[in-house]
Amino acid sequence: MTASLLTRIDHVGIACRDLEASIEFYVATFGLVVAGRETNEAQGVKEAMLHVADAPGGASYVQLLEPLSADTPVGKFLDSRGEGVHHIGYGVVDVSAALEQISGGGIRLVDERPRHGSLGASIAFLHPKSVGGVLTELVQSAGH
Ligand code: MC0
Repeated sequence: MTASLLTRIDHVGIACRDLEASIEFYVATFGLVVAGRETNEAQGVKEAMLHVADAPGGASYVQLLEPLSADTPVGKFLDSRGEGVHHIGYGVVDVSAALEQISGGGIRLVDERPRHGSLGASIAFLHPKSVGGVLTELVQSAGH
């Protein structure tokens, strides 16, 4: 068996209309702690990472995503599907190497090269149409 490219579930990305209300819900209901907040103009989101557990090579989080406008990936998703799971982010050791390997297998990439993600990570998205309807993100954590 070949070694897995994916080292852990880094985060579950959840589209929401009101970031503050969603943070309050996750803190009050599950006792999660906010590990970071950021406005990422390039991705069109205001987001928060809530720590769930530590894992080898990084940690795992719930990522809450509020769109900066309707004409963004999360804004369009909210319009068509409403609030809910938007994408899954998997940990990888080396995001560039993982992209090369995956695209060699014919999977459609959203990002040909890594971009800036939450908590200083390098990230890249794979197209949901190539991954059984699941928008999939590869995450190389900062410092790894
Ligand atoms: C769209 N589709 C999805 C989807 N978004 N399917 C599953 N999960 C999603 N999240 C489907 C639609 O239902 C539609 O299918 C088709 O893809 C085209 O959708 P669209 O609304 O016309 O949108 P496009 O084509 O303009 O863009 C889709 C695409 C985009 C995946 C390329 O959303 C994108 O670039 N996403 C990656 C960036 C991103 O999501 N950034 C926000 C999170 P039908 O069957 O109706 O044709 S940023 C983030 O998360 C960072 C901060 C981090 O983690 O660090």
